Amino acid sequence: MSIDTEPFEVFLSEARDIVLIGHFNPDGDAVGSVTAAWHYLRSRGKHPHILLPSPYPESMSFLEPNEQKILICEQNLAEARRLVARADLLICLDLNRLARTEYLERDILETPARKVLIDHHIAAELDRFDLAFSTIDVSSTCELLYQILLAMPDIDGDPARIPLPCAESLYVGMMTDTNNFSNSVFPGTFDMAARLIARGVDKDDLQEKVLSCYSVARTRLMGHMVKDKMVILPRHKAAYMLLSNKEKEQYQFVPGDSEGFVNLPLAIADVEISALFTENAAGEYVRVSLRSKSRINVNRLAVRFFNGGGHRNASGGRLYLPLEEVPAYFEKALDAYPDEEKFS
Ligand SMILES: [Mn+2]
Repeated sequence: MSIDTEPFEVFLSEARDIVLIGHFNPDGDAVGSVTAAWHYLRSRGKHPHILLPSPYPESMSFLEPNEQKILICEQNLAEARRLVARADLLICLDLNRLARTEYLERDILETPARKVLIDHHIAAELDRFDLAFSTIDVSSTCELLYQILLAMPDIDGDPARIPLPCAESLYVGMMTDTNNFSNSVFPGTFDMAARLIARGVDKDDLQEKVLSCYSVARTRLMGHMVKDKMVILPRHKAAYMLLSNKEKEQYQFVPGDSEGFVNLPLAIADVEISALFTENAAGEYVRVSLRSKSRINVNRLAVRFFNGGGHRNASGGRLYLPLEEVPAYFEKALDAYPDEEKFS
């Protein structure tokens, strides 16, 4: 991949006040990419702030720089807005639409600061940025950021020049977005993994910290979902599960606990589409996660029926319906989903 980083280099060298922004409900790639960018910029003498719209999974707290706490917007929105308004360079990572920042879309649009996008989702809002690095031919934003860093003059193609904490964050984002090398993996993804491990990243340590970190209650919740909640729709080769606030409370749910649940039904031979519907804590909407086997496109399904989008085999969205009305809506959506989009 050849990347022209010259304009980015100019933006960085001219910036005095940089803010890094990830998406709502941050996953490993969001946390990994903002913290990786932070460590890289810190190595260049910058002091960026990091904003995440909502809390991130506890298992990733080791990625948070000691020197710079991540500001969670929904816990201190006034401060988040102040930082955005004051910045002269905003870098948005792992989000294709500003609405994915949940609270900051208008603030970001209104500030005269330069805006950079680094993202790997379909249909990114390129025209809202002064500079965009956007491709879907990578596993993750962290893989794209790794490619960008290699092309920066100070790194100059040598992974050994990437600061170790930056390399660890990059690895975590790639590892989590690929479900530990099981989906959206490109030749460049393995290449990145190999070079980062050669650089000194301890893959086993990161895997244990991030993927083997759950509570007993979370593992029991997973069992409950598969045994008691999974509904199979044979006609559609689909499966779905509903996760209510009552169950979250019963199983002492914390952010990140439902990570991976939506993939479980895809282990069944005759299931090609899997959906997880999660009631939002305030009961305002239902969070939708969609996954599919390789020949099925769920991005179009998410765009058309679930107010969302993302990737071909992994997408998300929202439904503004009571949880109990979701199953009927899901079946109707599957009935109405045109084959030419489903198999596109
Ligand atoms: Mn991602």
